[in-house]
Order: sequence, then C-alpha cells, then structure tokens
Amino acid sequence: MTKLKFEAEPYPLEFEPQSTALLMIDMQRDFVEPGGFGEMLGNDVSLLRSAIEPCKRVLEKAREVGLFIVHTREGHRADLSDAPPSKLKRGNLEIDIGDEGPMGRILVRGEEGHDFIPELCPLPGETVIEKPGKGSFYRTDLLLILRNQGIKTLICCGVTTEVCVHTTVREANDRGFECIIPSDCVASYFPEFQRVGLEMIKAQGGIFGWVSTSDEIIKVLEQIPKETTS
Ligand code: TIU
Repeated sequence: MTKLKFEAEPYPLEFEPQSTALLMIDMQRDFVEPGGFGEMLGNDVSLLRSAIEPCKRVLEKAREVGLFIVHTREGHRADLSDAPPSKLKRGNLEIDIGDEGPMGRILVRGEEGHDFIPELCPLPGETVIEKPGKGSFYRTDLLLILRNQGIKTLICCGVTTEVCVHTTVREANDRGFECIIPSDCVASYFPEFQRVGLEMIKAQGGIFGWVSTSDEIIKVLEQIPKETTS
C-alpha cells in the first residue's frame, strides 16, 4: 500500500490513495450564483465564487490520479415532503424553499438552481449524493458507499464552510473518517466564519480534522504512482 503525506495543520496527515475520496459539497447554482437560495437568505454570493477555481484544480487532479469522487447536492422533492416544516418556515423569507425564483423552484431537485455549477459538474460514473439536510450523511447512502469503497480519508471541498462543510466534516469525523480541508476550496458568505470555521476544525490537535491548501493537495496527489488507484 502506498502511503503519502499531506502537509497540513495541526500536523501532517498520512493517507493511502486507494482509501481516499474527494468530497465536493453542494457546489450548486442555488448557493453560488445570483438568484438562488443563498442570495435569498440575504447573502452576497460573490464571496463563494473564489472557491470555484481551486476546487476545479483539485477535482481535475483527483480525476487524473483516479481518486474516488463524490459530489453532494442539498435539495428536496418537488412536493417538499422531505423538508422539515422547521426548515421551510425558517427565516420568515418572502420567497421560501419550493417557491419560483429566477433559477426555478428554490432548492428543489431537478430545477436549474439546484443543479451543479457548470464549472464543477460531475462526470458520468462519479457518485452523486442527494441530501435533504446540511450534513452529507444524514438520510443518504454516503456512509454505505464510502465503506463499500474502503474509504478512510476524505478531502472535503465546497460550500459553505460553516454550514454544510462543517456539518459533513463533523459527521464524518464521528464515523471514523479522517478529513482534510483545503482552505481555499471552501468558502463562506461571511469572511469571519470562514476564518473561524477553519480554526475550529484544526484546533485541539485537529478535533474535527486537518486544514491544508489546494496547492499542497495537488502537489501530493501528483506523487501517486500510476495504476495505484485504477
Ligand atoms: N446558508 C448556508 O450557508 N448554507 C446552506 O444553506 N447550505 C450549504 O452550506 N450547502
């Protein structure tokens, strides 16, 4: 088994390429583009767009070296029966989840806004997880799929740092996965939450995981010997 090491905070993380997956969390138009759920919540979506390029570079490298790749999407059935009433009424918004927005019905599966941004669309064969909540493990088959693949290490990218990324990293950590987060591949609508969100992951000896950068992840993935992961 090839063992490699990511330089990271609070200390380097050893991993085996064969048991490492890339998890791309909620890079959907509803969060990243104007007219979606994120903007409806009163946020400036432009801050999130800084993560697109680094995510793209990590995704392309992960594909090249044959890592297992998973994309998640937050959203609901058209009849909203899988959305808790508490989520539907949260925020006293003028336009709610399920209402018509500029990119179709907000956060509803199959609508334009719910789809992945074009820059980070899954390729055929990559795993897509439809999730109703903030966490990627809640009411999905992600755990089953990762266990069946023998995955132990997760490179977690996506949005937003303190909401779906944090919830997912916490869920993964409790299930025994080692998570590494490239800081420039996650983003928040709030610069302060981005900073503190990353601090919280790596504090106390890496209480939830490790923090690194896209450059480091790519540099180390390039060291994977050919045919290791294929
Ligand atoms: N509002 C916010 O920051 N995020 C979400 O609602 N979902 C995700 O983070 N994907």
